[in-house]
Amino acid sequence: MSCVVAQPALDVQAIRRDFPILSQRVNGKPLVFLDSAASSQKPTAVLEAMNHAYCTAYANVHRGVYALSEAATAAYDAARAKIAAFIGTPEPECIVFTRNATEALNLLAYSYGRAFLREGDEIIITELEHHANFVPWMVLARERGLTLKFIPIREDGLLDLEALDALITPRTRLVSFAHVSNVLGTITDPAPIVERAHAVGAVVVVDGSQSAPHMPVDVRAMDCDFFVFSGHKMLGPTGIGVLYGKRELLEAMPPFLTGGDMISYVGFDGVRWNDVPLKFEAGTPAFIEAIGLGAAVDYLQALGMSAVRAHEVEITSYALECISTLPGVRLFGPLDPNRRGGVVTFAVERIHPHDLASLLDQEGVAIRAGHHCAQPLHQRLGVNATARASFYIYTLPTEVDALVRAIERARVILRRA
Ligand code: C6P
Repeated sequence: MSCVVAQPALDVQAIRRDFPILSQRVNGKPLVFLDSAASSQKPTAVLEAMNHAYCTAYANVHRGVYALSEAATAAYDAARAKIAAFIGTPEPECIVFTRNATEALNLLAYSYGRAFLREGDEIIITELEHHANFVPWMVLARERGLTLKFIPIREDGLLDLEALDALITPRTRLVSFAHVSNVLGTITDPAPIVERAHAVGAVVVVDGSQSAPHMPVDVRAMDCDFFVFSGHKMLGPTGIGVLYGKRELLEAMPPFLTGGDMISYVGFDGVRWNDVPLKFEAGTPAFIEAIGLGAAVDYLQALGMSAVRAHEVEITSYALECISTLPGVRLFGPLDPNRRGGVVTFAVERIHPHDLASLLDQEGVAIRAGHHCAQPLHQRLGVNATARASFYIYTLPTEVDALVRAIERARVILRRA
């Protein structure tokens, strides 16, 4: 089998030259990195942007009235504006920097959840959520006497949105769901959920951890109330994530963490919070990482997010086609590549995913094995663990071939052929 596309969406060979790590060998074999859903690799442009900031404009932001601090602050603000534009909001003030998507979701549960949700209110999430969009709501629900409900998944891996009418009630205050599942790849159209949630006055949180890196996102068109994602899955560094929120909601919310930078006045008589977004950014922020994320956004925008998505559809289609021909392999998630992101999760009959991943590693192929921080989903699927290959802008069809060869070899070694 071979992947022949008339006009590929991306020049992957040229892109790979920007990622020095990809040219190394692992266990004597060329590295085949198929774990970008966990964290992506970084192009030199991002590393150089951070290095440049450290070498030329490093000083704490929002504090100094000297040139270096002002330069650092300007670079930090410019990164915020780029990220705002990247997800379709003209208001950089609606972008709150967090450590990652997990922190952004916890911020919402602590701040919005504890200020605005009352006993008997309902939160709706889905059966396919990552723990980051599950545990904070479960903890909040238990603490405040809220009801937590789940939109079920269908056999084909899509969400059963017909169940929404029965789930959403006038007591529903918040609906939160993954735009793209990190296990099934399922893409969920936010429109019907946003419409029904808003009809009862509930707010909508979209976990964009697996969508923002891979496809065009427009939070205004989506009309979601909050949107979260992590920088490290989209070519950026670790330690920087984003919470987008509608301005009036962010303004009404109490702070999550308190301390320096998030106040406009502190005296023995009390405190006044700073304006958004600084109200939510207590302490010295990860501004170098924000600058790195700004450079990542520049890199992705130069490729074009539609082209990024088109490449993902090409490579995912090819992987689904190849893996589905292997005997004893069960594929999870929708089979239509237009309805899924760039993750292919599978199980090989009578081989534990961890054993499989170790044997693949011997061939230089890096995949993730386990429950991928989605244990409830795995319970729902009736398996303890799965294997997952995930793709990005630098993934070549020949790497999918290497994956398939390595799975076949693993089956032979474990005498299950
Ligand atoms: N999923 C994966 O291998 P953090 O860890 O905060 O950057 O991202 C959390 C998160 C939230 N939602 C979704 C849909 C995610 O996929 C993730 C991270 C990685 O699938 C690491 S567990």
